[in-house]
Amino acid sequence: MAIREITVPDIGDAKGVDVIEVLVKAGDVINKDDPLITIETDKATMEVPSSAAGTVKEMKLKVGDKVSQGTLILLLEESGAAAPAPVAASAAAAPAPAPTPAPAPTPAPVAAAPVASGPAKSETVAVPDIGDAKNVDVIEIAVKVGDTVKKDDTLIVVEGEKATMDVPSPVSGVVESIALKVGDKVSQGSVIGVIKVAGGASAPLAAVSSASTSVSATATAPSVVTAAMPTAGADRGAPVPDYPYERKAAGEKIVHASPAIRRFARELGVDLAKVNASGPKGRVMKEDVQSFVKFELNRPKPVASSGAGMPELPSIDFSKWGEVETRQLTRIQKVSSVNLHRNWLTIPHVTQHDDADVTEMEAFRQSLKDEAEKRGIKLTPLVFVMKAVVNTLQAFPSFNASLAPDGETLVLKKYWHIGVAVDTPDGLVVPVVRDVDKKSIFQLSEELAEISKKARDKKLGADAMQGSTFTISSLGGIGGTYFTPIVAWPNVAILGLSKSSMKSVWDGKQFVPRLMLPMSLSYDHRVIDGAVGARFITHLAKNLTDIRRLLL
Ligand code: CAO
Repeated sequence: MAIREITVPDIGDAKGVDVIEVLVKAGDVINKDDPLITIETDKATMEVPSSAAGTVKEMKLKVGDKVSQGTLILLLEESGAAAPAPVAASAAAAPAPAPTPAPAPTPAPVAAAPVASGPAKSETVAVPDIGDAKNVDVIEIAVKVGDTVKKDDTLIVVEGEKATMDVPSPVSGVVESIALKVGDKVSQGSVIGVIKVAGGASAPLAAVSSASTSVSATATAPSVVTAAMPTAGADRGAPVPDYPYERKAAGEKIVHASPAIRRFARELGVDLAKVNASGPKGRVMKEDVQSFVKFELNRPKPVASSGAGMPELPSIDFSKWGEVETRQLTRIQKVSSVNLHRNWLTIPHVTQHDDADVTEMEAFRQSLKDEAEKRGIKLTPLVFVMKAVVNTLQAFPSFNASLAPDGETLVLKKYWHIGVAVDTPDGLVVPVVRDVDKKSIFQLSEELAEISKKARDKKLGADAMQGSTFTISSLGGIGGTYFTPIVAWPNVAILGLSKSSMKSVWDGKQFVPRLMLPMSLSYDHRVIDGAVGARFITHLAKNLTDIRRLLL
């Protein structure tokens, strides 16, 4: 096997360029065109690919070394039947196709075309000569409308196959418009936007120069990386307790990272704007991405955070103030927690309360007790409420509906499946009793007993908890008066029941003792108006007061 020297190929005029990443090590098996090192000029970051396939015998460079065309990168034991190249042959000089880092694709100052003349004029700026690169991705927009930019400040960052490039402004002025967004593809000449040049002292407009000359042309210009825009470590602001990363989103800051790191981050779904940079000049390194991923995977998920873009709540060491015990939430609690949190944040809730006079209903229930016992059934008030609810839902169809995700249509359901919240030692589950309209109160009682037993024995399948059109949460067997149930999306309403009690009620002539059932109806205000909510609960209360109305 031949040993081949792999050297830095033609990188334009750039000399003494920093090695910012070493991507392979001795023993690595590499293919032709695999990136070996990443180098950085003032304005561009480039990967240097291998000109041959084989096994790395010895890496000759380390991060921080300076390289120029011809600098030895590594010794490679070539694989395959390819004709061995002479040991001394450099990649650039070898007869094999030369390695192709985009030939020093540092963009020249952006081409700008005048659209007006005078002391303050607007100029359209376009992507300059970026070497052979065509249809490269815009990965960052570094300015926004209204920003004041200096000549050579970065306007956008583009990423080709092998290089990431800052595209600088050819003029100083105020950004009037931006024609691009992240993800757009650009080539030489693509319009970036319009800049209003201050004081007429604009830069030469025909500033398009070749890629190779631009390296030296821009070498002394202040790089936005270090001058105009905040670097990764520069704008952290006040430290956020217990969360060592910046809370930036894509596009909120300029990220400095090589194409390899960007690819790596993309594969893992990491937004580089959030990663702390430990490399030279605020550059994000592979280890930075790895630490970020490790941190995110291990940190407790912010179930208790305020959400909706609000800052997450810091974790607190409560043991500072006394003895504590830490207990894991159950799986059911964790799932409910996510759903409840989402529903609370996304559904604008209104809760309407009322008392239903259930004196006659209770008398009827007591009268059925013997019969129920003979059937082996326990008849509780809940099944009567379920029937009364379905009758009310039929009178108010918008309560038996779901709002489409676009918020523009309501799906009205022609079936009445009631979800019933069941309290289990592991947390709350909501099995569904289907076709309540078609079942007798005895059937409903049987089914309710069956599903609550299954729920408490953890024997409910996922199916049994899907498809409800309305939910009831009954705390009547426990106590309390009113509460605020959270709407169980995709339902638009939920009824909370509390413990009924004897109250003194004015019947128009006198106070009489009546059994009153406290009800709490929460609904999605996007779908249901307050007046309709009040009508619904009044209708329901009437049904419960005189359950003969269910026959109507
Ligand atoms: N007023 C007065 N008494 C009531 C009542 C009410 N509103 N509702 C039920 N009761 C009585 C029942 O009649 C029963 O008494 P008896 O044994 O003397 O007949 C007793 O309270 C216990 O009833 P229960 O709770 O066993 O049965 P249920 O049919 O009312 O409810 C179920 C079944 C599964 C809903 C219930 O057991 C449960 O788990 N409730 C908790 C739901 C929950 O946690 N909700 C909160 C969710 S967070 O929004």
